[in-house]
Amino acid sequence: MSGSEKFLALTGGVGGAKLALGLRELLGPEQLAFLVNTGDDFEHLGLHVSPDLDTLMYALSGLSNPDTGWGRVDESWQFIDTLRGLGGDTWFNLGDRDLAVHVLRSARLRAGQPLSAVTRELNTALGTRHSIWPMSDDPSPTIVHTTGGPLAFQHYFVRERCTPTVTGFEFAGAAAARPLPEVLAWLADPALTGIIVCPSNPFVSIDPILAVPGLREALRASAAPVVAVSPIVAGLAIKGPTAKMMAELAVPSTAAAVAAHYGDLLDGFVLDVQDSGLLDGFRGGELVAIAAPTVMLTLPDKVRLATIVCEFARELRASRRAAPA
Ligand code: FO1
Repeated sequence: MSGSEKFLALTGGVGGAKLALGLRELLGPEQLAFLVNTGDDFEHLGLHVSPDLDTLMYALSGLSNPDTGWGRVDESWQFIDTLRGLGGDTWFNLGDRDLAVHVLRSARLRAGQPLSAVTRELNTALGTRHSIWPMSDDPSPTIVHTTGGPLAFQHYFVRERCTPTVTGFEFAGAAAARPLPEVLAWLADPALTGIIVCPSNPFVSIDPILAVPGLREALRASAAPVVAVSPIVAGLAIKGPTAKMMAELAVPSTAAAVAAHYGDLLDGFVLDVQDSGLLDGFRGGELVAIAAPTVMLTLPDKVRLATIVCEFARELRASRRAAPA
């Protein structure tokens, strides 16, 4: 891997963190940074919880809970059990060890520190060396519109277990959210080789990032190609409610529909080998698509997919350089 290469990976929660782990095995902290959805963030029991930032932090620091993908390994639940006994709100499971992160983050934010600085402090303390950047230091919470009315994201996702029928999404506050200067600088670097959209939920993990004014434009204007990995395999979501949302929004739950959703953001698209039949639909178009094994069960699966995605980005980058201006 060339030392002058640089990649940026856009990611949400558990699905994205799998590819992030594979990328981290290949690329050092000077070569790889992460841009993370904070639309899932919310205030709960007086604490600021940043689920996607924490899922990635725990994954990269080797501390993630292997059973859930979110939260910490070797967790205990005395706090939430005690809270239950007191009649408190316990639909969102905060583990005892995890709680320390939310308490520290909340205190720092209350003292006026930006989320990006607190994120850096937490990641450094846990030994994560790669930059993990929130999409903005400004709040932009995702609202899920359902046939039963609007729901704050975690109320839809955890409290209601994604049961309500989705009619649309809103990124409240996005218009006033600003991207981090370090993200814009990373994107403007002529050495940027590839921008990777991890196999996260397009609607509630990646779209909130793209809704931050200036980010989509900066991604498009970058010297690097944007390559997305499909979170839909054989019509099903590997993790979470993506396929259910697509069905409710009357979009076919296919990898091709994911590519269409991202539209002109993408230069390259990776769909699963099980969906190779869809490749014909991309031939002759602007978007270059390839098939690869995208189901990641083990670390070698993650590294294999990361290797394929990086190589694909390099090829697209090289052909872009070769093309007449
Ligand atoms: N997801 C759940 O399905 N149930 C939970 O009780 C839950 C608690 C939780 C606590 C801390 C944290 O960082 C994440 C947590 N998640 C939980 C995951 C989470 O809210 C979602 O996976 C994401 O927001 C979607 O990416």
